[in-house]
Amino acid sequence: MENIAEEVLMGNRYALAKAITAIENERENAMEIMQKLYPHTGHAYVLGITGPPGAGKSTLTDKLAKEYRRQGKTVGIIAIDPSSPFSGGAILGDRIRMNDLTLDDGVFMRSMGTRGSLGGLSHKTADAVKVMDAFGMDVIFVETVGVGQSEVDIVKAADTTMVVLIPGMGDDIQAIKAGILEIGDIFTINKADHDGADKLATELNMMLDLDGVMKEWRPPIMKTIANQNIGIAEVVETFGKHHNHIDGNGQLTVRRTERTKNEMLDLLDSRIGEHIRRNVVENGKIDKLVEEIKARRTDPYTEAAKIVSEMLK
Ligand SMILES: Nc1nc2c(ncn2[C@@H]2O[C@H](COP(=O)(O)OP(=O)(O)OP(=O)(O)O)[C@@H](O)[C@H]2O)c(=O)[nH]1
Ligand SMILES: [Mg+2]
Repeated sequence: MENIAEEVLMGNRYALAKAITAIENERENAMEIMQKLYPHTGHAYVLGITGPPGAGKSTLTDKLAKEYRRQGKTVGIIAIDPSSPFSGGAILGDRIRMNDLTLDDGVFMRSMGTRGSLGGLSHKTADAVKVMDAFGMDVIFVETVGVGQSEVDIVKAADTTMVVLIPGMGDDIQAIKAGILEIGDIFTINKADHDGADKLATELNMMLDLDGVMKEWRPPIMKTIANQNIGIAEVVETFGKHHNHIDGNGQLTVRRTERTKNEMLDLLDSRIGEHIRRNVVENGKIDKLVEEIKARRTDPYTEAAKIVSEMLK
């Protein structure tokens, strides 16, 4: 395919897949694709879906996507594949559940692997979102298992984030406090057909009351039974309410500005880092330096500062 970016803009799904693969595998043409697509981004609304393994995130996303399709919206789905370290066997399940959607031209589903390193994944996810955005998807879901900081970073690509919890997590609710409470614009207690949904809602309400006294937006707590399609339309409605809220008070612009700024800074970091690394590692300078540092004839702080200031000359 000659011009992947142009094909993406013309609505070629095969090109869309190729573009995301280029990003995922850090192919050389990835940057050029992104440069060409960037002017066409900024139209999609991005929804983050996160929560513990097996909470029903994929099932929910599938049902929510269908609800948006009923409303005539096109939908992109990026599922961050929680391969090995977190939970196994989810990929096949996701594919099977998402299968019926792939017959629909208005939906494009893609999973992206962690391949051991979660670090670069947040950038790759953000770029994949942009590709789907440029392709013309109205709504883009990013599904990720919310267990650590890296996953929280991934969700930062979203305009509105929903945290999916399930009953019977017991003391786990304490663990949730850490990062997840802050990133949830909306909470849903999925598997509400299981015992303990009300108890969890009460606990969560208490935590949110403590957390959000002065907040403009009090994250609503929804209840869903995703596999029975219960509560789905209500969640879509709540997404719309949050969208309107942050659109109305300028928060959406603030979030997007912040995101653009961070992306720019991250890109600079990695470009400069790459440049220095290439210089210092490839000419063997690093090995000599390490010997000097080990012998305590100098220290890493001084040497790092020296290398940077030399490079900036
Ligand atoms: N009883 C019940 N089961 C559900 C509900 N929602 C999803 N499930 C089931 O829970 C299992 C896990 O659902 P997934 O959608 O794969 O969960 P996930 O959060 O995407 O899982 P990972 O991506 O592996 O973290 C599947 O067998 C679903 O059919 C629900 O509301 N009630
Ligand atoms: Mg899943």
